[in-house]
Amino acid sequence: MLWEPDKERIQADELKQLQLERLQSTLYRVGTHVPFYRKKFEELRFNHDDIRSLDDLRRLPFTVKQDLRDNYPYGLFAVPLRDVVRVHASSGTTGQATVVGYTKNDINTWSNLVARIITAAGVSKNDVIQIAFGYGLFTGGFGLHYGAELIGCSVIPISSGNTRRQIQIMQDFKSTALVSTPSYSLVLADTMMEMGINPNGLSLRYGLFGGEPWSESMRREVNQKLGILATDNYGLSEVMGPGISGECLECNGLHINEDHFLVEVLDPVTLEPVPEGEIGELVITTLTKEAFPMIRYRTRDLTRILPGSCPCGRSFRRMERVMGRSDDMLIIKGVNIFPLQIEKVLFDVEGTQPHYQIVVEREHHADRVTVLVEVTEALFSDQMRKQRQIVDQIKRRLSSELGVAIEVKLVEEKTLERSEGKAKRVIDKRSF
Ligand code: DLL
Repeated sequence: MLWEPDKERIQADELKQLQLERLQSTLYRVGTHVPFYRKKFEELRFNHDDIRSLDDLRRLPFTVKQDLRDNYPYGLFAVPLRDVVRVHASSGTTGQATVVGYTKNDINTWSNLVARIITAAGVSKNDVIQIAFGYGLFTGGFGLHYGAELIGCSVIPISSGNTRRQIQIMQDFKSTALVSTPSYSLVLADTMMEMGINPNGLSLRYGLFGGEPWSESMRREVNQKLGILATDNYGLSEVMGPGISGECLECNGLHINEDHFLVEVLDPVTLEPVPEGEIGELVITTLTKEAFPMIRYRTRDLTRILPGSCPCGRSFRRMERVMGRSDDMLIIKGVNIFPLQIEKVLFDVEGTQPHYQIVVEREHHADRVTVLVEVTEALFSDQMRKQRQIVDQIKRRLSSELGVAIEVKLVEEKTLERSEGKAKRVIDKRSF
């Protein structure tokens, strides 16, 4: 099923033309209404008319998170506040919050794009969708909500937290689709066990997960534990929120809503495009946003464009699951490592629980990484020999997979912090 079949099956040349026209009008809008961009364009002696082809995009400046902070709160808005009907913001845990706004049209577009993603993930108006993302300044709750309502799903806006109540409601209200972060779905699965509830006895069929990186191994675990079909969807508040890309039921990459977003994959150091199909930083330009257009926004997220077409019929290109943010990359003894690579190994080792944390410390000018992994209570209390075997097995697998030695420590079940939203995988104890 496709939400907007004509648009989602658009042919490549038609898409290019549409993108070019929309890019031109976006550039006109920001060049006229956003002093930040006007100044940049003047410095570069760039006029929006200079854009003749999509390749000309490369002449434009990048926008980075700091630009949003410097223009806090409303400096980058392209419309007066009286035309803004909604404001969202990032939490600001790693610095000043960043604020984004939407016009009525933006909300309509956003809802439509999220509706595409929800439909691609198998959900229809016949579904009861439980939205366990926070409703508030975070874009997850409201973003998914409006898309689901547009489709005509029965929406349960339960928001995040209160895990036992989530499960009670899931059972009583017969939810068929769950929306949350992937890590929270495992918290729900564990809690169901504790409550003596068999997930297979529930009505749940689909899981729409996003907001944080997760591995294919984790997807298998979630599918199996909850008896559902889990799909991945991606977005970020600076660009819109959820709705930028999402997987269809082929579960082989996330279709990008390319009629609304122009994406580039660049080498994060040289900022030149990577060769086709290689991993780089995703850079996004919005093509239709009115209140908060972004030109070449550097997401810091690393992914690649997957080759080939998808049997689902959607013509939009697919991006591979985001492997992490360039800021999350660990450099251990000169080797670049992403938490997701560690996760992949952990999920494949029997006896461990799918909860882990990576602690990074600095010792004698070198980084030391210890992976904390939960194991079942039985194993933790009696079986020292088995524990040693597991530690050795994980270490061997990590070392062959990553090429560096990493410390592994088993910890008791439920000792690592659980998150109701995005899981905190890396605890960085280095002082810089
Ligand atoms: O997390 C928007 C969102 C909400 C997307 C719900 C999907 C579902 P922010 O809080 O601004 O917005 O965080 C954006 O989260 O730059 C990525 O690093 C990460 N991220 C989001 N989705 C995924 C995903 C929302 N599917 C940041 N896979 C992004 C990996 C993701 N990382």
